[in-house]
Amino acid sequence: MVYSLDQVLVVMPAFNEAEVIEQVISEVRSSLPGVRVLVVSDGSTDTTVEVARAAGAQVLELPFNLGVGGAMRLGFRFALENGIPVAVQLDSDGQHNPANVPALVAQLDEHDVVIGARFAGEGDYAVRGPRRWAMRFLSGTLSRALTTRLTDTTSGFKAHGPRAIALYAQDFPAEYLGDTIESLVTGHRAGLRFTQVGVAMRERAGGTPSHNQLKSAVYLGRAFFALTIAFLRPRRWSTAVA
Ligand SMILES: Nc1nc2c(ncn2[C@@H]2O[C@H](COP(=O)(O)OP(=O)(O)O)[C@@H](O)[C@H]2O)c(=O)[nH]1
Ligand SMILES: [Mg+2]
Repeated sequence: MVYSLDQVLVVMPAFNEAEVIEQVISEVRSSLPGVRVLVVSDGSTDTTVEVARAAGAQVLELPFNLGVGGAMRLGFRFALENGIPVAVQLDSDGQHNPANVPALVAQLDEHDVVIGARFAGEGDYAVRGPRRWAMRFLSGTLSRALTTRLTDTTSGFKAHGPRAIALYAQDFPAEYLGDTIESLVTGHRAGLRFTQVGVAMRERAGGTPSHNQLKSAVYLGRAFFALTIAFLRPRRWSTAVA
C-alpha cells in the first residue's frame, strides 16, 4: 500500500444522521487507526453535529442544504488545504464497511479514483425495480465511456488520490446525482483513472434514507438526464491535472 492510514481523510457526508453516526465514527476510528475523520453536515436539523463532535470527528457545517455533492466538495477542499493526499467518501449511516478502506486505498498507486462496488462479486446487496434498471443502464453506459468495467456507478463509497482531490476541490458537481454519475464523466474527461474494488454493502444501521420509493421511481429518468447533461458540459482544464 502506497499510502498509510495517517495520510487518509475519511469524509462522511451527513444529513440528519444523529441516530447512527456515533456508532459509524467509532467503527471507523477503531478499524482504521490513524485516519482523520471529517463529517460534513449541511443543514441537519437534528443533533448530528454535536454527536459527531463528541464521537471525535472534525465537523464542518454548511449553512444550508447543498446535498452530497456540495458536502463532498468541501471535504476535497479540506484535504487539499491540509495537504492530505487521500480522501475516502464514506456514508454516515453504516452501509459502508470501513474494513474495506485499505483495499480501496491500495489501488490508488495506479488509479485516481477507486469505487467500492456492490455487484462486483461481494455480498448480497439487492436493489430491485427501476433503481436496479437505472443502475445497470448507467453502469453499462459509463463503462463504455470510461473504457473500464464499472458495475456500480452510483456507489458513494470511493477513494480519491491527490490528482482527484485537486480536480474535485475545484469542480465537483453539486446537482442531484452529480456526485456519482457526473463526477465520473468530468473526472474521466480531466484525465483521471478510475477502477473499482468489490465490497459488501450493509443495511442502514438506523435513521432514514434520503431516497424514498417515489424518488426511486423517477430515478431512471433523472439519471438519464443527468448523464446527458454531463456529456454536454464543456471539458475542464484537462491539462491542469498533471
Ligand atoms: N451533507 C449531506 N449529506 C447527505 C445529504 N443527503 C444524504 N446525505 C448523506 O449521504 C449518505 C448517503 O445517503 P443515503 O440517504 O443513505 O442514500 P442511499 O444510501 O443511497 O440510500 C448518508 O451518509 C447521508 O447522511 C445531504 O443533503 N447533505
Ligand atoms: Mg445509505
